[in-house]
Amino acid sequence: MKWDEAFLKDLDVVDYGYTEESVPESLDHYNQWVESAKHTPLQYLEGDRQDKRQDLKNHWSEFQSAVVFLFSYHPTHFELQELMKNNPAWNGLKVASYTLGFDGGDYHNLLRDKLTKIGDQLKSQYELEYKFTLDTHPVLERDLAMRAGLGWFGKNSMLINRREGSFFIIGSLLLNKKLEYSKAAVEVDHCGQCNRCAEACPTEAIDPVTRTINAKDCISTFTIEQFKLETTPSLKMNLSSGEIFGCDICQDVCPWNKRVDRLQKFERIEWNDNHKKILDFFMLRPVEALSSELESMSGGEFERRFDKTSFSRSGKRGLLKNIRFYIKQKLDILS
Ligand code: B12
Ligand code: SF4
Ligand code: SF4
Repeated sequence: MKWDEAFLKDLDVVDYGYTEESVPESLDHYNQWVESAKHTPLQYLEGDRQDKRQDLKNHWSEFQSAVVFLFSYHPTHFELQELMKNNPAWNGLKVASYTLGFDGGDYHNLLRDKLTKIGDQLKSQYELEYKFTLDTHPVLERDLAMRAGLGWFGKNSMLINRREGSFFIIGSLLLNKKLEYSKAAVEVDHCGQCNRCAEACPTEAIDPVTRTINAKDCISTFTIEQFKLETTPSLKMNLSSGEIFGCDICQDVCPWNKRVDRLQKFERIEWNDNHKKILDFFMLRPVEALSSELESMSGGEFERRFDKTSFSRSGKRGLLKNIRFYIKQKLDILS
């Protein structure tokens, strides 16, 4: 089969691959991870949804093959780093760079539309049915991308692509037909002796031997998935680096991402209204002003303002918890 490369490029696809394997290669790693409770508090990774993850056919019985796509947000990551280096109004708080990728919208909506466009084209060309999978479906997506030859599991557990690094979102189309497409060779490990991600993680959440993380110590879990102030000793001791939504630290230090910074000449991004709304609110004014505005804002008002952005996931409640925690940690350090 032949892809229309220009069509995919227009949809911001930076790489793609194909596989017919329905069973994840790293299933044992996943099952052991859940059995040893390293996934807590993320209950959606156990029970029924764990069973579905064992085989794509448990999720969709008609599965025959999958095309996996990488949608990069590295240019936005680069621009955000520049802002933190050069903008004197920056207040020291950090949001994960994927929140500003995809025009500052919630990638779930945007990429669903892009995957549907590609799926519809395949459907009319090959008379097949498809289902898309994007983050929330019970699919081990990194493993699926690995099976499609798109990268290897870094010690930080990210899927890393030799050309694109790891600042991308994985989205896939599951198909009920096999396509005439050469099967991918699985990428080999390129971490070697490097251990920078595990050394840089402030909360020591990374286990570089099993290439998994301890979810409850991970800043990303704490700032995106938890609404209550339940901290582990490691978070309490070590989280003061400014993350209030997600965390990019173990990717920032990765030489494979630094290589992308060096080699791909990104055009500077002009922030749009969506970006400005996020940056002005969270990062470009004094922390106290942000905190008091959030305190006085109703949940509904926050929803209206940040509807269709990634921040609607944690809502006002989650963000306020994160900012209060940050302020308290700073005060503790000063006292
Ligand atoms: C739950 C989840 C989280 C949890 C847990 C993360 C985790 N590491 O599992 C939390 C909330 C912490 C999280 C955080 C983030 N997430 Co998240 N998350 C998911 C989700 C929904 C499921 C992940 C999962 O199944 N984990 C299970 C564990 C066991 O898998 P794993 O950690 O990848 O471990 C594998 C390796 O260890 C591997 N392995 C280890 N050794 C070996 C050896 C060999 C030989 C082999 C073959 C395999 C192998 O086997 C394990 C099982 O597959 C996926 C979407 C999806 N449906 O898949 C997105 C996803 C993984 N997240 C993503 C992103 C972008 C993030 C963040 C960067 C967001 C942010 N900036 O804050 C951080 C990164 C944190 C990190 N270092 O992982 C992207 C990752 C893209 C990429 N390049 O890899 C995904 C794929 C979403 C998407 N559609 O793009 N996430
Ligand atoms: S996302 Fe942050 S807290 Fe989580 S493993 Fe990576 S560096 Fe550690
Ligand atoms: S920082 Fe080093 S060890 Fe960690 S994922 Fe990147 S290359 Fe691998």
